[in-house]
This record gives sequence, structure tokens and C-alpha cells, in this order.
Amino acid sequence: MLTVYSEEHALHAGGAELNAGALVPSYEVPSRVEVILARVRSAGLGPVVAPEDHGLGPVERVHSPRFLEFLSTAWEQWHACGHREAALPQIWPSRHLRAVEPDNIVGKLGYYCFDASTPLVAGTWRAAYAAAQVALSAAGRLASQGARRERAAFALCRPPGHHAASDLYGGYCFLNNAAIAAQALRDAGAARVAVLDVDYHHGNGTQAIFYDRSDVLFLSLHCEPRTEFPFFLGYADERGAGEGEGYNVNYPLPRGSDFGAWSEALEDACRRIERHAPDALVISLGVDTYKGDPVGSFRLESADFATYGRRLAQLRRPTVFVMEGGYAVEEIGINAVNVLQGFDEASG
Ligand code: SP5
Ligand code: ZN
Repeated sequence: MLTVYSEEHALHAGGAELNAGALVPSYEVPSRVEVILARVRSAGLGPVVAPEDHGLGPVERVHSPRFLEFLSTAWEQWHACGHREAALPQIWPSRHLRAVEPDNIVGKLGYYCFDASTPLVAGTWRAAYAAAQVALSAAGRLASQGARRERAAFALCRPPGHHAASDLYGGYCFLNNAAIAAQALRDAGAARVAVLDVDYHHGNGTQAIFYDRSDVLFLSLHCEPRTEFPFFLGYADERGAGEGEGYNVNYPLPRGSDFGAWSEALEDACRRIERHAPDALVISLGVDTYKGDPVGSFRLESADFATYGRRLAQLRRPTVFVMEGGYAVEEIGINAVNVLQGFDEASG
């Protein structure tokens, strides 16, 4: 399988997040993708290429212009106030307040960012932009003609994307790489796309982006939001709206779930994907379902990742894997590449 990777991810680094009342170094570190890249190479998964620059056009298909303007200038605004630490919000337009966009950068951070675990630093915009280009380049190879066409590709994105909505960031995510890829596939001629999110956390951003649409089916397997981040979306009764009714499917699973419970949900998701008959499939690939993950609580073993990679191949769809979460850095390469190798094996 082809991997698309950009070294610009490393520009997003050094931030802290609020955890149990203290600022701690972010769990979402550059070494995550370096370990995955090393495993891609040592396992002989396939060639590794740099992304092409598709520009902001396909990013604007998913994110609002004001949001992109904010993200691309937020550090400048923060820095101009004399701040040198990573930018984090500290007040939000919660219930009984008004969702206006203030002029002050502290107010703007609360307006555009939904949590206190997503530090924004000097290089964040360039890294997030590069990650979106990685996703677009991988998706582009599925839609290409001739020798460049791939049956599947791996977008080794960092920072991740599935918590980011059209005008909202958070959960370590700035631009929704998977949604940008899915929309690009639609724009390249795929009539129907499915996005399957296997990250431990609910893909609230992707859900919000496609919630009222029937052309992009969104399915997410994740820990019950009643007990886990992002808490305020990802419940089973969220089934889509308007045209999109029935095209949003959530599988909230109890804390501590093992592969037995998880793969039962996956099986149901696969059957629904088959019924949708998508022309392309986007997998939001988070491996924070691993038993050793410091952020998650699920109990998948490394071998389980290969097992479900094989199941995904049986869907027989052009597939782009977009890297999301996974914080057990030592095992992240094995786990992520196991999915891709399982997929390749079963693709024959
Ligand atoms: C892409 C993705 O996986 N984003 C997840 C963001 C979760 N942020 C909140 C993390 C809270 C970490 N709490 C750690 C508990 C330590 N035992
Ligand atoms: Zn996650």
C-alpha cells in the first residue's frame, strides 16, 4: 500500500494540555507518526511519497472561510499579545451565553475551539495544512487514472482531524483530514462515499460535517460519550437530519470493551456500508483502541488490528486510510501497520 507522509507535521509540537487540573505535555506528539513511518518502512508496506499541494480550495469545501482565516492567523494574534506559551482557550460560549465571535484572541479561541486539550503553536497552521494535503494526495491516488491509480492508500496525517468540524477545532484536531478526503472523492466523481471511524473517540467533527447529507454515510465505533471525551456528541440516537436521516450511525461501546464487542459493532457497520454501496471508503484510523493506550480504555490486542484490517478489505472498495489517534507511542507503528497489512493480505 502507498503511504503519503509530510515531515511538516513536526512543526506542530511542544504544546501542553489541561489534564486533571494541571497542564501536562500533550499526548499528541510528533514521534507518533515517526514511529508509524519507521514501521511502514521496516514492514515493507510499500512506497512512501510526499504530498502534492492541492491548495486551499478542497479544504474550503469542508471548512468555513472565517475559520480558516482564524486558524491561519491565530498564532500571530496570540503572539502579538505577548504570549509565548501554546495558545489554549479558557472560556467558551456555553449555555446562557451568546455565540458571537469576539475581537479579542482569548474570546476567539473559545469561539473556535471546544476543549483545553488542543494547544496551538507557531507551526500548527502549516502542519495542519500539510496534513490536509496528505489526505488529499492519498484520496487523489484512488481517483487517478492509469498507473497512478491505487486501490488503497494510507494518509499518515498529523495532527489528526476527526474532532474538527466546519468552523470548530479541538481534540488535538484542526482540519478534518478525513472529511476533506471524503469531499474530494465526491468532487472527483464518487457518487456515494462512506466514512468509517474506528478511533476510540467519537468522530464528532466528521459527524457534524455530513449530518444532513445522504451522499456521505458516516459510521463511528467509539467509547460511550456518557463516560468519555468528547462527551457531548456520539450517542446512538444521532441518526442524521433531513436528507441525511439514516446516514449517520453511532456505535457507542462500554468503557473497557474488548475485541469481541468491538468487532460485533464493526460487523454491523460493514453490512451497512455494503448496503450503501459506496464508490469509495474513508477509514478514520485511530489506534487508541489498543489495550495499552494511555488515553483510551478499550482492550484490543495488536493482532486484532490485522484481523479487522482483513475484514475492511472484504468490503472491496477503493479505500483511503486517514491516521487519527493512538497514544501508546511504542506500539503505535505495529498497531497501525497491522491494519494496513491485514487489508493488503486480504485484498489479494
Ligand atoms: C484524535 C484523538 O484521539 N483525540 C482525542 C482527544 C482526547 N483529549 C482528551 C484526553 C484526556 C486524557 N486523559 C488522560 C487520562 C490519563 N490516565
Ligand atoms: Zn481518539
